[in-house]
Amino acid sequence: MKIGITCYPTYGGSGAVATELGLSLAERGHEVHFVSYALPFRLDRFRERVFFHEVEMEQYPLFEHPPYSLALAVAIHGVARQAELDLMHVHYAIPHATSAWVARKMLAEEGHDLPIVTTLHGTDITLVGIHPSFQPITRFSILHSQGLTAVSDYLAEQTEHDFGAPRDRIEVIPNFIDPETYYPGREPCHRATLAPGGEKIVMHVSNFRAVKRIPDVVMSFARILGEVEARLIMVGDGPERPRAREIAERLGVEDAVTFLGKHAAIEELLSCADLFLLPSESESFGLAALEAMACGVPVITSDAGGLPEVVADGEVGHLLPVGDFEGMADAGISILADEVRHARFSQAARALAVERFSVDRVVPMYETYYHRILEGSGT
Ligand code: GMT
Repeated sequence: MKIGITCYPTYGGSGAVATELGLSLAERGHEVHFVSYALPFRLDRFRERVFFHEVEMEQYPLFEHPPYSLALAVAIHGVARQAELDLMHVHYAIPHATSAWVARKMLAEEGHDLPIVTTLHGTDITLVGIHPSFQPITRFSILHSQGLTAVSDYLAEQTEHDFGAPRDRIEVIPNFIDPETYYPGREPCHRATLAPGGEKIVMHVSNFRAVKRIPDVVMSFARILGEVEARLIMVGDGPERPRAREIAERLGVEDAVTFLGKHAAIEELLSCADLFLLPSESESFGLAALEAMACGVPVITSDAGGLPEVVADGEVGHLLPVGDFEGMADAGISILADEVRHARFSQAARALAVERFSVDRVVPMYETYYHRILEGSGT
C-alpha cells in the first residue's frame, strides 16, 4: 500500500505513535509518505520506502495567524496525486482531519478517491476538541473520515458521548512499543550520572502541560524522599516547568531534582529508572507509562481516562485517584523500599507491555483496518 501520514512533528505521544507506525509499515513493505510542517522528531535517519514532505507556508504580513490547515490540505492533495496514495492516515483530529477532508474533496473533483483514516489521540477529543471554537468542525471532520480509530476504549466512549460518533464506527487500536528498543538493562547505563550516590531513580516524562499535574510529581517525590534515598529525573519541557522548580525549592528538595529537558531517545533514560510517575488529570492512553513498563519500570499513575487499560493495578504498579499525590508517594515507597516486590512488578510490567502492546501485535491491526476501509471506500 502507499500510505500518507500526517501528525504533529513535535515531542508528544501522537507524533511518536504516528512516526513509529509509519516506520514499521515501511519495514513491512509499504511505501509511507509523511506530510507535516517539520520532520517528525523520531524520523531521524534514512529508511527505505519512507518519504517526508514539508508543508509549504507562505508568509504574508496580512496573516497574523498563517492558515496552516489550508496549506496542509494543499500538501496532502499534492502528495496524494504525485505518490498515488491509497490512503491518508491523520493523527490528532485538529486540524488534520479537516485538512484531509478538504484534500479528499479536491481529489474527488479530479476523479481520485482518497480514503481518510483519523486516529484520535486524546486532547483532540477531551480538551481542545470539545471547546466550542472547535467542537462543530471536529465533529464534522471525524464523522466524515472513512476510518476512525481511538487509542483506548475510554477515548472511543468519550468520542461517542461528546461528538455523537457511533461507537461501532470507532475502532480501538492501542498504542504500542518495540520491545527491542524499549527493554530493561540497556547498556551503556546512565544510572551513575543520574544518581551518582546510588539513589533510586524516580522519573517523569511529559510535555509539562497543566493536564500532567506536574506539581503532583514533585510533591509525591518530596514525600518519597522522606523514606527512600532517591533522585527525581524530570524529562521533557513545557509551561509547567518553572512551577515544578518553584515547588521543589519550596519543599526543599531541589538538590534531588534534575530537569533534563527534551530527549528524543527516551528509552536510554527510562531503562535507568526505578519508578515512573504519571499523575495526569486526563490521559487517553499514557504512552510514556507504557514505554516505562516495557523498560521494566513499575509505574504509579492516576486512574484517569485510559490509564486503567494500560496499567494493571497491583501487578505492574498502582493507580490512584487524580490528585492523591500522598497515596501515589506511599505506593511508590512500598515498591522502592522492597527489592523483591520491585523485581516482581518490574518483570510483570515488561511482560504485560510485550504481550499486549508490542509493535508486532498492534501494527497488523492497522493494516487489517486499512484493508477494511479500502474495501468500503468510494462512499
Ligand atoms: O492529546 C494530547 O494531549 C496530545 C497527545 C500527544 O501528542 O502527546 O497525547 C495523547 O496521545 C498520546 C498518544 O496516543 C496518549 O498516550 C496520551 O495519553 C494522550 N494525552 C492525553 O490524553 C492528555
